[in-house]
Amino acid sequence: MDREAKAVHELQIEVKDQGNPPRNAKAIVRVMVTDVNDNTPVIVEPEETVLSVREELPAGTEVVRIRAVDTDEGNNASITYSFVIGEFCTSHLLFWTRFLEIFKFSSSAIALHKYCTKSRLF
Ligand SMILES: [Ca+2]
Ligand SMILES: [Ca+2]
Repeated sequence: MDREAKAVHELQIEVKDQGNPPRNAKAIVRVMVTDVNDNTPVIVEPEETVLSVREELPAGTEVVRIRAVDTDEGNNASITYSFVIGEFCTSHLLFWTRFLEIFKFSSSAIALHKYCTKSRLF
């Protein structure tokens, strides 16, 4: 069973005795499928892996908002966002330092902390 495909199944059951005449009873049993964490979150926004930022944008301008979905239920679908320092940044600390001076990170968005110019970043 796959809860994400169908969470509730209804089964009709019938019992019958061996008497003469036979007597019977019917009931409908509802089966609720509980969730397991079998789906990973998927990032749906942004669709692009490379973002362009126009220089001289004012501070506070949101550059990108990340949105992810998870088709599980409850805590299994709860998503937290974090930004990870990649290998490029750890080997280019000056770039990363400048990046942190210019961009401000919140839970699921990156905004400009200062106005951005190409010369500030590179
Ligand atoms: Ca999940
Ligand atoms: Ca699931």
